[in-house]
Amino acid sequence: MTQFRILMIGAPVDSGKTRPGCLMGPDAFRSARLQGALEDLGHEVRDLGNVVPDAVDIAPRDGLHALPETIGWTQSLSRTAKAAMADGLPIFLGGDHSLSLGTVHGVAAHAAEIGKPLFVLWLDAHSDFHTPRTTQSGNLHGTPMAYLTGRDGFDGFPPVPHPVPEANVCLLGLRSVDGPEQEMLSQTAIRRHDMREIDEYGIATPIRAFLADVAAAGGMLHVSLDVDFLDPAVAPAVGTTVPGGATVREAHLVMEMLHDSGLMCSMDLVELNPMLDERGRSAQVMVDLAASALGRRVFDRPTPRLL
Ligand code: 4U7
Ligand code: MN
Ligand code: MN
Ligand code: MN
Repeated sequence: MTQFRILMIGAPVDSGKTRPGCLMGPDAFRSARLQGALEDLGHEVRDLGNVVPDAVDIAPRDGLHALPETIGWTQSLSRTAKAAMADGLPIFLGGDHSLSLGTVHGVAAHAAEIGKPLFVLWLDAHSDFHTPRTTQSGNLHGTPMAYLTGRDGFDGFPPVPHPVPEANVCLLGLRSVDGPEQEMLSQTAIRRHDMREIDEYGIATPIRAFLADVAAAGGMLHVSLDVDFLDPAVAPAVGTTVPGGATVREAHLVMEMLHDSGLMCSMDLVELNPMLDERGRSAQVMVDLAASALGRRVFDRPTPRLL
């Protein structure tokens, strides 16, 4: 099995929404023994500690929660992510999903530098495709996909010189997409798979097709895993619970197929709010999923062909 040099990078971002708690996420992942689980697979793992936001001189804006702080995080996380990409496979420990405004921005800068196309797999109940102009809640954790694909309306944020091409984005697990998001998404080539499609065709179908396209393009793949991709019954530690999410096995199958593809270059684990967890079980599910994405399996052989 390919061994990686994995960099654990804490991103205790809590500014992307009003309900506090995600700032404890990185330490919950550490306490659930993420490092040990990955070392058990033979990887070299370094915990680089937590990032801090840049201090920025930007005015707050009405209707947007903690805009200056979120811009400060975007700046510092983009820099950190770009540097980490040259050094190993970063896993960003969130923190709410607004941290991806920065991490994917930095990963995209690295991909552009080495001349490889970047693909993004967004595992989430939500499409996170609002702009600061369309958000009703004012919560910026609902905006990263719009920013990263180069939508307007992100005044004050770092410019996006390397937007992720729409056709390279796959949203998987959708079951809560607001009206303005639906409208904007319908004008893009972004691949979007809701839970109904997963029910009808199985989760392997869309992920297999996407991974084949990443491989054919010689691309690299960033994976952003929102806790609410999972059903709240198995991962209760989220502020934005939406019933009808992925099962534990569906999520593991995605991770196992990601590992087999050998395409994943970086990962976000986001939206874990330990204040809302039950005896650490959501943190544990997320750690186990990360381990599957990095090679944990039952048998040391490919799945046999049964049909
Ligand atoms: B998450 C929401 F209205 N769309 O904009 C919003 F439903 O990172 C939710 O995926 C956003 O958890 C959820 O506030 C952001 C809402
Ligand atoms: Mn999200
Ligand atoms: Mn979500
Ligand atoms: Mn959420």
